[in-house]
Amino acid sequence: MFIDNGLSDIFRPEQVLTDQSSLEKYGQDWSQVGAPNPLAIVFPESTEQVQSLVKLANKAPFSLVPSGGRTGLSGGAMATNQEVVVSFERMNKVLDFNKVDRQVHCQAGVITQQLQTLAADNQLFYPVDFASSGSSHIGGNIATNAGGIKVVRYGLTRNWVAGLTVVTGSGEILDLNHGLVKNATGYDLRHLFIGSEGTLGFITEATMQLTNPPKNLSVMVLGISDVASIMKTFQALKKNIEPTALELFSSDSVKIVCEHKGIPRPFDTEAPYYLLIEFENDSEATESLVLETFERCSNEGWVLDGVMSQSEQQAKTLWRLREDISESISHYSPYKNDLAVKVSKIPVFLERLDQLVEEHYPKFQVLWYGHIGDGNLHLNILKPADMEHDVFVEACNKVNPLVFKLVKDLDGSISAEHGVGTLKRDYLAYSRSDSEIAYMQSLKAMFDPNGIMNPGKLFK
Ligand code: 2HG
Ligand code: ZN
Repeated sequence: MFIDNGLSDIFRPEQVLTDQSSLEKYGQDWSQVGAPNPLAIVFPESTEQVQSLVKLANKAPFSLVPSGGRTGLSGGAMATNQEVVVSFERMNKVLDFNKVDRQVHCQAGVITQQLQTLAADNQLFYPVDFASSGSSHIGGNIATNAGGIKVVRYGLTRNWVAGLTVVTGSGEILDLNHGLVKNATGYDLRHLFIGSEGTLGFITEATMQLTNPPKNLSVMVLGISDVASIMKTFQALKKNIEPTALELFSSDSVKIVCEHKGIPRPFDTEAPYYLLIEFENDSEATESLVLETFERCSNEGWVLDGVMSQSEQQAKTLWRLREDISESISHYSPYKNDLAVKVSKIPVFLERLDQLVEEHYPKFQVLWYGHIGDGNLHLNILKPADMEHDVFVEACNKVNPLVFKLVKDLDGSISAEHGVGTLKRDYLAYSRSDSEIAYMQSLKAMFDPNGIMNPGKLFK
């Protein structure tokens, strides 16, 4: 009752939802780890309203879970324990576009695609892109330092955040970096909030940097003969081309996407693996170089077949082979891995992971796909139709230590771009040292002394 009263001091009635279907909808994200069980959903419209809410939550007390497009895959936006979910859906306004600075100042609930479109309408480009661009929020992208398909050329979301407004867990508003390119005045707290998964405070506004658009993009899909040839082809391509994307996927992934989405296979030849390369096809010389590289890789036996897009439409269809995988496999309730190593370590990583998968997942179908160009692999284990979900997850959990130990041995990451949330929380120590975790916990205690901001995410 006290909570209700408190909320109604801050929000109009239509800004608070407590009906069962809303609690279920806003209490979970795409990861679906755990059962949604929030207390209420609130829809603030300004940074000041978020601040009032955080102050109330500290007093009441109750916990807050931030909610953007809820497209996360690690449980970062799950509300399973009577938290108040803070949806940024109504904070979806572009506040300013500055042509000279090539920056957009927007609220956290602006959808990624909205920013991409605004950039394109002004002959500019927002380069962070992924399959969920149509529903993910900029605030969520920043809170998880989202990556996606263009990282090999343009880097992660972090690279494009010029300024941030946040409400800390103790209810203070911080305006960080003011959109400056240069600002050597001590600790850059902006970067602390990027990737913090709402555990230190909530991002309410951001200033995003735009850039020049790439020209004349072409997409090539190559069929690769075996694991060893993936890297050989990768290296030959990288030597000659500066790709805007360089993606890997296995034949099983292609099969499922083509069946599920009714799109044609890229070519008739069967291949165990596929590489997708997107590049700026800006001169005849570039195209010849690409074709020469293709020929050399074919002569070596690494590449079995290939196709190059001849139109924007064909490029889009080829992209779907990769971008539609995650959605196409969702009904198999896959166990998701989001692993990364340095590019130079990919050959040894793939080889050892291949052995490990063969040995420990004999009964499961395992899909390989990911952003090989930046060292990130999404290893998805599919649940057999006749197996109980809990039994399946338990079986995967048994293999996790082996997979993560391999990642640790190679100084890699157990979560490259999906965040830690609750799904990877218990494995954090495979990627971070005890001292690092202790420092992170101290930072959490400093910004969020009562532990009300997205509790249970990142750490217990
Ligand atoms: C992708 O790259 C997304 O398609 C989702 O990050 C990855 O489904 C996944 O595991
Ligand atoms: Zn990905």
